[in-house]
Amino acid sequence: MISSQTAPKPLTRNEGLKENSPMLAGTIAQTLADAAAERFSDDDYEFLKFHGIYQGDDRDTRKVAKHYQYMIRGRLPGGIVPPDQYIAFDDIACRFANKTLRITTRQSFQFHGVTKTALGPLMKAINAAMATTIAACGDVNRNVMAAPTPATSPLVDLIQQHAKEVSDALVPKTKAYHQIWVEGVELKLTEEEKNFVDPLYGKTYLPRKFKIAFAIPPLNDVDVFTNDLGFIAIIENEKLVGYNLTAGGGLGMSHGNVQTYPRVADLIGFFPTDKLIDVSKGVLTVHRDFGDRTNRKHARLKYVIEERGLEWFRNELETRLGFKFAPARAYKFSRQGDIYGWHKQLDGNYFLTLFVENGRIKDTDTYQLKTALRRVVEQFRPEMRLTPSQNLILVGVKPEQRDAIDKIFADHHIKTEKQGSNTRLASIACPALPTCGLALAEAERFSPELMTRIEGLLTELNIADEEIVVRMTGCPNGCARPYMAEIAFVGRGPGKYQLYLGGNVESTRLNQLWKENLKDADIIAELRPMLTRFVETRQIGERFGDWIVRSWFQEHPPVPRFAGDKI
Ligand code: SRM
Ligand code: SF4
Repeated sequence: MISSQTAPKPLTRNEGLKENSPMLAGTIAQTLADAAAERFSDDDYEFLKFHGIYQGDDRDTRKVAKHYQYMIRGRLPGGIVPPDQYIAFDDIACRFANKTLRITTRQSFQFHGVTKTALGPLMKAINAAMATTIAACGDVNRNVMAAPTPATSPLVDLIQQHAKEVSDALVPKTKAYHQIWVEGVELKLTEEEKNFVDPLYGKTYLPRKFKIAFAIPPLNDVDVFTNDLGFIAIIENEKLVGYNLTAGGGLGMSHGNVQTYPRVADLIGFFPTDKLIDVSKGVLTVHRDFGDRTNRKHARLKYVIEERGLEWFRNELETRLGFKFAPARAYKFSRQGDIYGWHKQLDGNYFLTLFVENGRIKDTDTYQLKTALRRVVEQFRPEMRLTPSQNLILVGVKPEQRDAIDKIFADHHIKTEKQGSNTRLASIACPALPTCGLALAEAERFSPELMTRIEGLLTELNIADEEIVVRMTGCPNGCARPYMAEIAFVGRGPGKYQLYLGGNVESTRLNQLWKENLKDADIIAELRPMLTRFVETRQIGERFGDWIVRSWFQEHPPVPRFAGDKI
């Protein structure tokens, strides 16, 4: 008899669902065709995620009645959007969604507020624009991030190409996506297809999501250490010689559950570029084979590495790959974030980085970014790149086009230079209410007003030009990567936030919990004494996050928090 201590823990419900419907089809096609069905079943909801679709409801109106609606996320490796695709997405947002486009923290677009009736046509239109949403969510590799800023290196395009190749190599092979959304036919699976086994993922896919990013030092704009798998480009004599591999990053946690914690990735070693796809598959399959399938809150690669140890992980990976990693090569990150305004590219053309507050492309009475972008893209056809800080870059603008583009933006009240205070430009926030089913507090809707209050405080202290990285999320899942920020607000309940302090501008250090359950109305009063002290005692050029760790936390120890906190 197996004692209760040694009995294996039961697998999660999701594991059973994947096992029973490995094509990831469920009964999606049937429910889609059934006009009387107001929503998909809970089981189908899990499959929908693999197709890039989330089912939720409008949380503003939930108390009156539950209005089901859908969020659709694209798969856009490296955040690259050709002009025709942007025009198609703009049309799609107007015809089938809530007339806004939302740039995500992983360089993709989300459409919000889509009704069940509009879902089919929207998915068809996305695919007609030569884009896809497959595997944008679900227990698979997600959108691969890659450094988007053109001027940083002549090798940006090559590294973007590598990101696309890795993304393509890790796409699940199910036919269901195409049949349901593109062909629009009801799935009739043969017996063999019912027992489909994906050649990479197997029958039950991954235990949980998996994320990859490519960084080009010195800019850590992709927040590489927060990814399950990271590639840091090593460029010597202007040639890409290979990548340093990082593994085991991730940010999601739950309040009050010390078994869950944010973790920065470990540096594993260096490898040459011809091994890129093998290494990607190697790390992904370690997650596939060793991730915890009994507890989804504990199912990320970061826990496998933290608990089994780095040496175990390296050995396991090297055994799978059949070669050993060389010691990591030297590299240095100097900052995260984007480089705003107009800049000359290496080819003589220009790129323009526009601040998009919290990633929301929309029109209001005082600001018409959506209309202006549409006009610029139609008239001048620049490539668009979405950034991990929820901004966008127009690439390949000819010198003689700049003035006309500036005029279009100015006519729509959009600045192309001096686009905001340095601290506002360094802020991001997740969508939270009303679309996110997991939000405990406001983020995107509150962050602009909070930034105005913080700007007021910085002006009062004579440091109006200071750049402080501020991030806000509506819950502890970490979608706007709050745990890397110099100041972060993480939703705890309506109008209440956990305040974290002490990330660094290179985005290599986790911040620490300073205050729990801080009311939104008390945020400025909480920040004032420490910012005042910062102004009085900082060293020359010292940033707020570094000062917090060097000085403030020495006198006022933070709340000890994470089991995996290595600081
Ligand atoms: Fe996220 C879940 C939005 C980047 C960690 N995330 C969600 C969902 C889908 C809520 C849900 O499961 O019902 C959110 C949809 C809200 C809405 O209304 O649109 C959501 N996550 C986002 C986006 C849109 C935030 C943004 O401000 O842009 C980002 C979409 C990225 C993309 O294009 O793929 C987004 N999410 C992230 C990141 C940051 C990153 O990847 O660089 C993280 C932290 C890194 C990580 O994964 O560890 C992140 N999201 C999570 C988690 C916690 C995962 C965990 O390991 O515990 C959840 C909850 C879950 O999966 O159960 C989650
Ligand atoms: Fe939703 Fe939480 Fe992610 Fe914000 S951090 S989008 S509230 S899951």
